[in-house]
Amino acid sequence: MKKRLSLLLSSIVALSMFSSVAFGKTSDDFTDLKDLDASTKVKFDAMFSAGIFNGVSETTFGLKDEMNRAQFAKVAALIMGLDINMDLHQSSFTDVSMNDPANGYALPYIEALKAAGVTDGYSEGTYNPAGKVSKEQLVTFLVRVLGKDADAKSKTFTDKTVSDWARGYVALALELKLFPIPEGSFGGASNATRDLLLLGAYEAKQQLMPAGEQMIHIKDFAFNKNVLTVKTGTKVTFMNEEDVPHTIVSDGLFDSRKENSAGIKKGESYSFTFDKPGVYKIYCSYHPFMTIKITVQ
Ligand SMILES: [Cu+2]
Repeated sequence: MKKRLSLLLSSIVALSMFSSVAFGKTSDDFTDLKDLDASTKVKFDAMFSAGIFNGVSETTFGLKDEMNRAQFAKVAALIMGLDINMDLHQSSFTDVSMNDPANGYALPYIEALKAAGVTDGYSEGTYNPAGKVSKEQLVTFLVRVLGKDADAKSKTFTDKTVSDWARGYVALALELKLFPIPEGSFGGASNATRDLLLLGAYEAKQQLMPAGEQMIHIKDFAFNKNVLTVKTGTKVTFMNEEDVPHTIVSDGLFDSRKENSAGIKKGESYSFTFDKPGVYKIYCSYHPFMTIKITVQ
């Protein structure tokens, strides 16, 4: 019995060590993601390439695995772009410890969330890192991450499967498209799974983009806009959402091939901050018919 327990513990340690280094994967590497539709795969790939998510094993994402509060902390801190002090080894919560093989990795993220005022913990002095997260709790967390607590409180929602306190949050989250509109009732008390965490976090991350930033999506050999007007100082990110690699070039200004000679692959992006007013033609050197004109004012 003792031997089996230590075997189990060491495989958990191996697993968490693995997940912290397993970057560079795509949805095609995980057997349980193969059947997702193309636009959902793009979201998964974007979160993998940003280092926000990885699989529960080398070949499994764990789509329907239940998530816990430690996982939420890591994802929330990363999508908010919080400063993470990875040298931190002491938590302000009594139940969060580096020595916890399952959830210790989340210590710096939990502290960053606390510093940012997103969480006060679970109860006095504890965070409950292994605790499951219900769907309505996940919704509430994400609405708070977006800083829209007050908006949620003014909403009404009549779904009886959502607790009274959470109805405004669920109504707002559906309005903001953080979650797909359920076909039947929402089921707020059921436990949230990793697919919901990923998709909700992806949408929240898009919405958290500061006012001085713009995102252009590449799909079907085209930018999703032909023209764009931005203020001087705007950072524009070009995100590739299809299997074909592309490049982002503006003659005399920038060339993504300098940093990424293999082309920008699916789920990868290239960003440029436009510091000078002017009109810029941007194109893909592999497919020169792909163009966008950006006017910087
Ligand atoms: Cu191209």
